[in-house]
Amino acid sequence: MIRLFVAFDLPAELRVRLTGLRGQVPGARWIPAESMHLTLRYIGEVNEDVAEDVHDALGRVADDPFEIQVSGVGHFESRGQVRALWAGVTRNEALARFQARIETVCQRAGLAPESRRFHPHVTLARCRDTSPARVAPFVAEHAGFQAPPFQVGSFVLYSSNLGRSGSSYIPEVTYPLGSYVSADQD
Ligand code: 3AM
Repeated sequence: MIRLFVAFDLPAELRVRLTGLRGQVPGARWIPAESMHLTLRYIGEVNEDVAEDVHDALGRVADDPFEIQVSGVGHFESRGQVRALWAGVTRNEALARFQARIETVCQRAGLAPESRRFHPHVTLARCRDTSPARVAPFVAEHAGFQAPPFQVGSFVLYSSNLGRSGSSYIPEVTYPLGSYVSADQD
């Protein structure tokens, strides 16, 4: 079995810039710059056959490159506790369409539909025992954050390995955008 997800890699300058948002937030574990990414689809643990089908399907996604701008910050919470701090993405139709296409091909490859709404973000920190009130100053301080837009020219199938000091992500396959011509596009 292998745990997989699909994401955009981020330019090194952007990742460095995002590390500049780190601050004093109790209970926050900041993500190393090299692990930062923008998840498009969490696939989860699958066997080799399913992984191969997903890979084939992703290889047929032939959209054109487009721009993304990281802006703003926020948090995810569940059961009243903050789970993650993130940087957001400026509203982006091309990204929404692209993510919907990834979702479609994943389902065609046999994966169960993702029930959660797509909320594009770059996770900055994971949190433990942190109330929303404790992250409010961080969120207020960086509400106006805006990074320069960048062009995404490829997307990546990552594997994820859970370790004691956090997850490590390995890029398994990189799929270029705008360079594949397929007869069975829809
Ligand atoms: O992009 P981020 O870091 O927010 O939270 C996990 C991470 O997202 C998410 O997949 C990305 C790579 O690990 N993830 C992990 N388990 C998940 C699950 N069961 C999940 N997303 C949805 N459902």
